[in-house]
Amino acid sequence: MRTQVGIIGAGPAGLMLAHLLAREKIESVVLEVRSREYVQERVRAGVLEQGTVDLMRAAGVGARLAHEGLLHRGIELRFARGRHRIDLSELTDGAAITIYGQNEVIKDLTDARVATGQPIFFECATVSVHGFDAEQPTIRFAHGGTEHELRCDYIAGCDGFHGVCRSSIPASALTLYERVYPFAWLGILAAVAPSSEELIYSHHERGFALHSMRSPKLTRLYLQCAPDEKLEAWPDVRIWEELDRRFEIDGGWSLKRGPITHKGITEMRSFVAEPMQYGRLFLAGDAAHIVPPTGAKGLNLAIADVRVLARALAEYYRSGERAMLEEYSRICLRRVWKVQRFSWWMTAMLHRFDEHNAFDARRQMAELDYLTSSRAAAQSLAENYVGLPIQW
Ligand code: RFL
Ligand code: PHB
Repeated sequence: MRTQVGIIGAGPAGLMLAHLLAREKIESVVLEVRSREYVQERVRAGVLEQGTVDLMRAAGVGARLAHEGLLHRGIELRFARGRHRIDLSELTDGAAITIYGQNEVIKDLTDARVATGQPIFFECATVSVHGFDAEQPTIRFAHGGTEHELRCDYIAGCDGFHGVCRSSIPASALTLYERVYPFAWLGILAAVAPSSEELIYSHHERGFALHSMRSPKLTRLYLQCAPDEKLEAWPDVRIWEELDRRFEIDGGWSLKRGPITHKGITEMRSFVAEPMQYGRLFLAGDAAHIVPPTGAKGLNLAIADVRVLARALAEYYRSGERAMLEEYSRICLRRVWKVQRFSWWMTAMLHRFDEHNAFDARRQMAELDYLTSSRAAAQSLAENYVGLPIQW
């Protein structure tokens, strides 16, 4: 088997790359270890930056998003029993975010892929990458009990944090930057209408909580918990009681309860591998970097990477010019580090840290007070939250 670009992973990065390449008449093969159903049902991100929405529309995969996505022009911050709205649109010349589940993005992109007739293989096994330090990279994999070898010009490693691509690069060629946080998020989906029209990020002495949603009938909620927390320790009633406490404000507010349809625990990590390229292997999305979810950036950053990669590959196939491919890592890392800074900052500002002393606690409150009383500070949050412009 032979193709131009071998894409490993059918998450947002791999599928969007495949789609953008197809629009440039560049052939690719997508390989995914999981089943189509599994990838489409996985509960993950929900916030799309303005630029991600614009790209989906421009690339012809925005029809359902336009109907079903929920446009949000602000977010709410809660702390010290008070509520404060950050008007994202007013602070950013009209930009906004859209609530649309990652699994919906995956469905739209998978449908678009299948419609092109170009190959996508789910449930692959023993995927491995070879020869990417020379002219002819290959990917070996098993599918339906048969071993295959896929020869390609380039390999896109879009296989997430635990994939094979990054770990196939010689360790001496990569520098890894990492911070693991001393807490996790317990997340639930509940079949009940959201209790607020906008997202609520709540700082509380018992720990952070977040109110989000997926649709007018589905609420998504998170609460900060211990990194080694066990789901069994959290029967539904304990989750609701804890959420009630963490969202409490003066003047009263109530969280609507409904049947919990999904529960999960997410670890919190900041991670970057540099560079994002080795020979003819390019890393994109979570394969190259992880952000803690507090800034709602992981999916958006994955999309930003493949936008750069698709443009660089298009330039190469159009003109034989490799200049932009060689710049791929440098271009992406500028954005990656700014998004790392923002995600770390949101995380540090909103969570309870056991090691904090009284000084740290006061400093954290001063930061929130500043953010909600200074236009300059709020504008900085807003510009990052709706998404920084892509700088080529
Ligand atoms: P993915 O989505 O992990 O996709 C990688 C795919 O590769 C497959 N794979 C392999 N395939 C072939 N061969 C192998 N050897 C393979 N190994 C792995 C995997 O099965 C998978 O299908 O990475 P990608 O495409 O880089 O996308 C990244 C995003 O999924 C991730 O950053 C976001 O979900 C993070 N995230 C959020 N991001 C946002 O932008 N906004 C949010 O609101 C947001 N909220 C979240 C989040 C992530 C969360 N969790 C569960 C980590 C909330 C949560 C709770
Ligand atoms: C979500 O809706 O899943 C979500 C929203 C905002 C975040 C993280 C996750 O910061």
